[in-house]
Amino acid sequence: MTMKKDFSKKLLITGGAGFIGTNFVRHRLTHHPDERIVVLDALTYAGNLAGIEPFFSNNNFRFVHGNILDDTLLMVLLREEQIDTIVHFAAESHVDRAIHEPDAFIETNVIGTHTLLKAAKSVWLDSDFKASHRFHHISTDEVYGSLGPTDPPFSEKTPYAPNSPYSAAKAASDHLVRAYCHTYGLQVTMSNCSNNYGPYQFPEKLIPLTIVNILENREIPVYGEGLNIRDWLYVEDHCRAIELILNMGEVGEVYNIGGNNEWRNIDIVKRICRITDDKFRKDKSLSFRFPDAPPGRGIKAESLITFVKDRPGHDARYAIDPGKSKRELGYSPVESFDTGIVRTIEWMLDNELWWRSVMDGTYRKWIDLQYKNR
Ligand code: NAD
Ligand code: TDX
Repeated sequence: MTMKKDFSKKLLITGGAGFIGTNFVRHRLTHHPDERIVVLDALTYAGNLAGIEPFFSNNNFRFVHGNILDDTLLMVLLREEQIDTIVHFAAESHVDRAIHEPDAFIETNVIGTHTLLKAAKSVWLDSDFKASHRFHHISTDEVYGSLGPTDPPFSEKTPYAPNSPYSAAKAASDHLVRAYCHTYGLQVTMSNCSNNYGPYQFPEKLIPLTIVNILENREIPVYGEGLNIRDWLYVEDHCRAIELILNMGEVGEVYNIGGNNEWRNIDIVKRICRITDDKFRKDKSLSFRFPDAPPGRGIKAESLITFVKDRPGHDARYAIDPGKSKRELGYSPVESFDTGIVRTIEWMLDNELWWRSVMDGTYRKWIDLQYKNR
């Protein structure tokens, strides 16, 4: 591997073929052509090269198909590429999967993160290659647990109270990252973000699943009564926040990132239904492209809403207080929900090939089984 030494930064992005990772890589390569970007991704069911493939011919970009549990690979990559910045997205990320099959969550989110921390420590702190460095860990609001209807939003000082195997595994990884900073002096930053939505999100999460199910004339499963609340953030705003943290964040600090945008699930689903109905009304070609979709046949998409058995341990409400990020980094979301949700629906309408290719038979079988077992 030939190395160019004049890159302004050399980033290793784990999980860069997943939803947020793909958006971050695209954002970074567009805005920072002077940087070396190495993506490491195991390409699990949630990883997909479609969003980053256009960059394969860039000589500042490299994709490595590999696992964060592979310590030898990590050490080779960190040395060979002279990486100075790690942005760690790689994780198992879906709460429902964690409930059914938690093992992979412990392996990737806990052991995988620890393997990455050990490699970073070994190369950055214990060897001759003592580059100025940064390990940025991507975490989630779910580690703080669940809020009551009138509780104040999660701040960086809210005690951890994870409720699912997913959030418990993320919490464990956060503690390890913090400990590697405190004990060994690894230069870490962390961000805890609320629910993201936007292009390239795997259609197992609420928003893309709702859109795909309308287009395929499948029931839209709403857990319980649909009254649980999430604080939604357009994925590009998350990417901008991470960028601000890399530039201005203080080592050892945690930053909460949110959208000031709380919605009950049922209201989000109904809103997606109405926007999709409207799209079909205005663009008759959609009825030909998606002949099964109810709005193409004069039936309201809302007719697909089906209340199903609740998710076990379902957190009632998440909300983020982004005050610290605003004060210290100048962060605030740019995309409004009104525009972000329309952009997301339009992206799904324009990228049928993408969602059909990621939702292969294996995935469909898994999700069908899950609903049968409810
Ligand atoms: P995702 O599931 O879409 O993508 C995860 C990526 O990690 C995939 O490309 C997958 O192939 C890769 N991966 C999984 N296991 C791996 C392993 N062992 N080694 C290497 N690569 C592996 O997830 P996402 O929604 O993009 O989330 C990214 C990060 O952001 C996660 O850490 C998640 O906890 C966090 N987060 C997500 C949200 C959200 O709403 N999606 C919100 C807050 C925080
Ligand atoms: O079919 C569904 N029906 C439904 O009612 C699905 C998939 C979800 N839901 C509900 C459960 C949640 O209350 O919608 C809400 C959102 O669910 P998800 O999209 O699965 O997200 P959530 O469980 O809130 O977790 C997400 O946000 C935090 C991400 O998946 C995590 O990776 C992130 O850390």
